Amino acid sequence: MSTNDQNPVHYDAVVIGAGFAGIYMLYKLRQLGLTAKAYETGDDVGGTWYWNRYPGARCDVESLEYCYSFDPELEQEWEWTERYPGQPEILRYAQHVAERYDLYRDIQFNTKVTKAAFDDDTGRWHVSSAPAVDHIDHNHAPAGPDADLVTAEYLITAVGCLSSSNVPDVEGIDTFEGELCHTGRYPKEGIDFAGKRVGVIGTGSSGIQAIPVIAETAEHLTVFQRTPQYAIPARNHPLDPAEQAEVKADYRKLREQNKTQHGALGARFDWNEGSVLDVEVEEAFKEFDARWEIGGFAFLGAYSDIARTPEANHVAADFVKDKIRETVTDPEVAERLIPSTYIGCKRLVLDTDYFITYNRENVTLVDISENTITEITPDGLRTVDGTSYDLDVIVFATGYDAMTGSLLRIDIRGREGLPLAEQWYAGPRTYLGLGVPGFPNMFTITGPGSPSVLANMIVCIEQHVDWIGDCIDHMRANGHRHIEATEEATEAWVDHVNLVASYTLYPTCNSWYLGANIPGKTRVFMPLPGFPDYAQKCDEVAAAGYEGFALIQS
Ligand code: N01
Repeated sequence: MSTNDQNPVHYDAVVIGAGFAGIYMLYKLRQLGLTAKAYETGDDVGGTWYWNRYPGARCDVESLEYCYSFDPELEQEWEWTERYPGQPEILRYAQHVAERYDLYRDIQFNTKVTKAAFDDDTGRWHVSSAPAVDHIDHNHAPAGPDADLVTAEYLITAVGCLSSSNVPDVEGIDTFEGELCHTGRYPKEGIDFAGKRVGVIGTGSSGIQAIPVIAETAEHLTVFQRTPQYAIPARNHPLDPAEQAEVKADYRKLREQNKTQHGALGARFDWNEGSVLDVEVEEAFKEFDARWEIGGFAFLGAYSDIARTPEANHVAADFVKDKIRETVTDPEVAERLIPSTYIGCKRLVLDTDYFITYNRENVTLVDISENTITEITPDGLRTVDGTSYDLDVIVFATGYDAMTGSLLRIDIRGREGLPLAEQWYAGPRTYLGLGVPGFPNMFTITGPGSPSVLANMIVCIEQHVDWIGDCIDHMRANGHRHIEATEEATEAWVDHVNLVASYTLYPTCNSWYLGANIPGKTRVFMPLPGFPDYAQKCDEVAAAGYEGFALIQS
């Protein structure tokens, strides 16, 4: 439907984003009998799994846990093919969900929401959008003459935590004559690496997944590493139909278990409550070895204090360092790959054949921690020491302006025109990661201050969408027009998030959890560790009449 400034279309709710959060929110709003419209920059649903088409892209949460639980029929009918789902399969799943519940008709694709402003007079949100442009970073698409305007009672952001690509501002980037891409905005048509000299910049989850696959076909692959990372084998494999049937026979049990686990995942492996410091190192290494063979985050469940106590962390880290040294044949290269941070302090990576890839003749590792990239040239790139690297393709696996980037790239304004960027000038401030003071009727799905990226995203999404749905239902049943997080509750919540994070080792390294990967970004720990406690708190807030929120009668 076409709209314009003079005659905007009115909806009950506007949802920004049609990834897993956006499509489930749309479904929920329909169930409540509300009119809703979702806007999506891509040309299909899937969000992160629409954009991340890089070679090797795969989820690090097991398929049987990384899927919606809201409809038992859906979970029974969908058959996963591998232990960890690959990007194409997750995208097909998102498309299946959107088709199954007839959601496509309420999503406007190829459209970037540019501005959302709360109108103090009407009490409604005015939302402007424009055609999305620019493959590599269309988040900067300005509101042009084609801007569309609609209004809504509720503004619900479902923009994803890791969706604003971070492409470093390197001199000469526009002069490169080869092919250049970012893993999070990977071209739909793919890239043929055969016979090409390829450079991958970045060794986080995306780089570590892409590097072994690119190395298989590239003539030569040069990996530019700023910080070495710990990686644990994923041990992906085809999913045994009998195993899948067994889970499906009592899916509720797995779902309920997930809801009580620390990261809302890992229902199928043991979380040991003991301390690694209570056992001999040999015994600990035996346990780590067993979990190394199982693969995945089971490794972190070996002992309960790995993420909290430096001494405990060292034991686990030493085990992985030994594995790197055993795997990489050139000792000098192995040392360059050994991290000096606490394990798990940056997001732990699950890999397939990552370290062994450095034994290939056609792979070179370049340490750019000090010898930084100074310039991208028409033929490749140059580092501080003056070395030039001739490249046909440059892949930026340089991550995201996480958690706040996609929200702040939209001009969001609350009461009296208050820009969100101003409200968050010293870092994101939310209550429960769901509401922001000064921004009535705005809900931020998996917003900063909620567990989100520190837990199974699908579980977190469902928990938020269900909570928001119940809240809107409550408001309508009780004649409340607006809901808004109070300053006091927000202040206390931000303190709570910082306190909980301070009990862990997370704040000790320069991770995207802290915004440390983005030059100039305020260093604040953004997600909240601790899923089950958080979900319980949200339930308590609702049961207490949405304590910490101001509810305003119509
Ligand atoms: O991004 P990252 P990612 N010059 O930020 C380096 C999820 N995810 O896309 O560590 C040179 O982790 C940067 O170096 P440093 C998952 O939650 C999940 O890989 O900042 N290098 C780092 O090595 C993950 O954590 C899955 O010093 C620069 C890399 O680029 C999150 O997404 C798969 C640089 C970025 O690593 C993000 O992962 C993929 C610069 N200017 C992603 N800037 C799965 O489910 C940054 N780097 C498996």
